[in-house]
Amino acid sequence: MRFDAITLFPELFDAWPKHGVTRRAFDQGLIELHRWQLRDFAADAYRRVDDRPFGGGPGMVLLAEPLLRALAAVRAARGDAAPVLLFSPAGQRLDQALVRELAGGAGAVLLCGRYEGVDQRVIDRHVTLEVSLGDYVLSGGELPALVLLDAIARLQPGVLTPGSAEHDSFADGLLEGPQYSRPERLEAEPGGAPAEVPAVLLSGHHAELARWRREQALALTARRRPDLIAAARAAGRLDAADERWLRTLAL
Ligand code: 9D3
Repeated sequence: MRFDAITLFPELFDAWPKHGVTRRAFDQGLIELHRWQLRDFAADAYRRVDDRPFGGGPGMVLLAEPLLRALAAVRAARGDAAPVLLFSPAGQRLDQALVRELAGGAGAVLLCGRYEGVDQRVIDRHVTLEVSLGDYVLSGGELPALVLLDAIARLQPGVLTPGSAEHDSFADGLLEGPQYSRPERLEAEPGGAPAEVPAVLLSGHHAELARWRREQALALTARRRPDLIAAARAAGRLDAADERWLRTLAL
């Protein structure tokens, strides 16, 4: 799948494709990322891409015409009707459902805003969907675009070890419980106690282990994200044993 990022800071996209599990998605040709410098589509000698908003107000707005030229160039290069995503604090909150939907498509054009925003006429004509990461203020859309790319890349077949994407938190709608590795016992620190790995993890009792993991996930989710418990319940993903366990918890 192909992504085209339109940005004033294409270099921000350099490091990410070169590292970790997402690098495999690039090496295997599963993901292609083309970066477009918005300034290359400016009309004047100063390469101006922003100006003050009509009607007044703080900050600057990305000008319509450079964006329209950039979008036309990307469309011509892609030769398809891929969705145009604008990263904006006013967008729909990114979640795993949107990630999955986009991961199953042919890619997208990623329009990365800067300054206070983008001329609304560009949004009206070309933007399929506005996407936000959440309710905090960033300096632009590049990091959100990278977050989306990362979430999509790791869903590509062969990028993760089989099964790990399915077992993700949010895939089954619960947070994952605690994880442990070697050694089985950490010696006490001064004034403290030693710390042991829960015995069930070492016992080899597979049914008991599965039940323990489920209970840990339910307990953590009930304490930290009661909204996810409600959603799992509404979707019929909690069985009678889950409900009995949840009633025993002191939240
Ligand atoms: C005056 C109101 N501000 C909106 C909260 C103006 C403003 C601040 C920062 C407009 C744009 C930005 C830059 N942010 C993004 O481009 C952005 C973003 C974000 O700030 N938070 C969460 N998700 C995103 S996606 C793009």
